[in-house]
Formats: sequence, C-alpha cells, structure tokens
Amino acid sequence: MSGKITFTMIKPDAVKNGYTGKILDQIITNGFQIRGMKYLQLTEEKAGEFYAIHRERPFFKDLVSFMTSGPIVAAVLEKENAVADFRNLIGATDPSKAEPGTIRNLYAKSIDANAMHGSDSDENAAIEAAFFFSAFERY
Ligand code: IDP
Ligand code: MG
Repeated sequence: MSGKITFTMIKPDAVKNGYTGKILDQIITNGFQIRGMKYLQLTEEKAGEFYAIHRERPFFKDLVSFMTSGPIVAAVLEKENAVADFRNLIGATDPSKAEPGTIRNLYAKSIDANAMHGSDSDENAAIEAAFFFSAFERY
C-alpha cells in the first residue's frame, strides 16, 4: 500500500522535555511509516525560510527564535490521508484547545511552544519534505 506523505518536526520544547520517544511511538502506533528522519538544529536563516509564509505575522520573530532554540527531529511520514490524519493526531495549534489524547494536548504547554509541526496540505507536505530531505526533491 502506498500512501501520501506529510512532513513533521518534533519542536525544541518537546525534544528538550524528553518526549521524542513517546511521540515517535504514538506516530508509529497510529499507522504512519517513517520515510525519512533527522535530528538537527535550525539556523535563523533556515527557520525564517521554512516559516516564510508567516513573515508578516506578529509572532514571526518569536517563532524563529523558538524554533532555533534547540535541536528538533524532522521527519517525512507516509500513510493514506497522511496530512489530515496527522493534523488530527497532533491537535489544535493552541494546546489548550487540543483534543484530549492528541500530541499537543499531551506534550505542549503554549501556542508558541506547541511540541509539533504538521503540514497543512499535500502541496506543502511535498515542499517541506524537499526542504529537509534530498530524497524528496523534485526537479
Ligand atoms: P500550525 O502549526 O498548527 O499549522 P500555524 O498557524 O501554521 O499553526 O502557525 C505556525 C506556528 O506558529 C505554530 O505552530 C506556533 O508555533 C506558532 N504560532 C501560531 N500562532 C501563534 C500565536 O498566536 N502566537 C505565538 N505563536 C504562534
Ligand atoms: Mg501551519
């Protein structure tokens, strides 16, 4: 069975707090297959480029500074309906509004330090996967 892909990052707060193992286990248990994974720390330039769509938002500077504050785990995940299913698994952007049992409900403390990234469309999943993994580059 070949599914669609989504892109995720375990953000610096969740890595720092020791949740990487539990989060990866929850992702795999929920039927996602890991197609690429790396542990890295973003530079300001890379984080700014990744979140360029939010450049005009008031929280942009804080977002870049948070995302560069420590190592992350970046991964490409495959599953049927990957983008929507993964957004359901991570829960709402604001963890206080995230459904019980979702990753943000379990492991995030605030809207800025919210533990996880998940792509919001198939198109962005392809762009974001290629941003980190040459195996997903398209020419
Ligand atoms: P998403 O991560 O759920 O897709 P987006 O709206 O795409 O949410 O925002 C990207 C990231 O920017 C969020 O995950 C969060 O870390 C941060 N963010 C979004 N809205 C706010 C805000 O109102 N204050 C602070 N940070 C925010
Ligand atoms: Mg988003």
